[in-house]
Amino acid sequence: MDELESDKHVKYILSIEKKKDDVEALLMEHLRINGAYWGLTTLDILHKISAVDPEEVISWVMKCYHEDCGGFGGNIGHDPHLLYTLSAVQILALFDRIDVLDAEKVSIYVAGLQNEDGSFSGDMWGEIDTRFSYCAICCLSILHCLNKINVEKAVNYIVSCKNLDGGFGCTPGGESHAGQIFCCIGALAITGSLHHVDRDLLGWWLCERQCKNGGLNGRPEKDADVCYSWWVLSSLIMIDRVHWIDKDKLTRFILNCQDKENGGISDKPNYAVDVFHTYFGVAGLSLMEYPGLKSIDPAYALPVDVADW
Ligand code: GRG
Repeated sequence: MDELESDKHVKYILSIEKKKDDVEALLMEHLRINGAYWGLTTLDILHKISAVDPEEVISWVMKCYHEDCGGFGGNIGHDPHLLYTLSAVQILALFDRIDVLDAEKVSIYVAGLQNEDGSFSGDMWGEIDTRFSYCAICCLSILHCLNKINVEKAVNYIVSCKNLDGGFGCTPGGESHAGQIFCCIGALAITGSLHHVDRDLLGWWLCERQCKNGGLNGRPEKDADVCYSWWVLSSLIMIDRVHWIDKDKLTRFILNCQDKENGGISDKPNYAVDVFHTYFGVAGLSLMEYPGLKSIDPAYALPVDVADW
């Protein structure tokens, strides 16, 4: 079997910061804080977070903060959104520097996005999605401020997005998709509400995601993609059914998506690498206890040793 090219992946991640004018950098401009979270968490899983200067990272993250409302943008001068606020809080948690935040203000921003039916909008423009329920609940839990929202309503809304196949969609009636399942199961796990889940039925749906090549897809009839190693595996771990998939075959698939020369992991074998798939590949291997990697928490998507939740 191939081996994990840890040193090359570290080099690849550190090199991204320097390349500010290529196409990838341009496409990532509006979600730079998400990219920072993916890259930094990967470095931490690989025991190399010390390769970056924490003060530099924290000072940049805080430049994305909107003091007027308490939310974070995806980059300096960009509008605030729950997706970016969670990444900001996760990065600060990674460096054990939540103290630089006005947690009260950030949690008021997050709580202000909860709707009457318990769902969450991503920002002031109102789009609703179970991704935003997860972002809000994970963020507030890290800040120890879950009491700012109506947790019961939030849970009931997520449960209303459950389908007959055991999976979850982005809104009630929405098609089951592994990414949304991670969000719903993660939010239910954090709030101690996994009793709403039919573990065998959902476990069966998630295990069906393993394709002939060993990789996982996000829904029926789709191709395997390294990112689902995270979305599917983390969900299976949270419902205690991870032993239902073939871990060796999945490990082989992920390792086969590495750029063995220049580092980085792609979505499929021989495709172009990016920081998103590098994170989900390494995080997926960590969930499968690949030797030498830090363990990552399946609900919070942070290395288990970084915070005190
Ligand atoms: C902290 C890990 C973490 C996440 C934050 C943003 C978020 C919360 C979760 C996103 C969950 C999600 C919906 C993931 C799916 C992403 C993805 C690859 C979507 C692609 O969808 P399609 O339809 O792909 O293009 P398929 O594979 O179905 O063809």
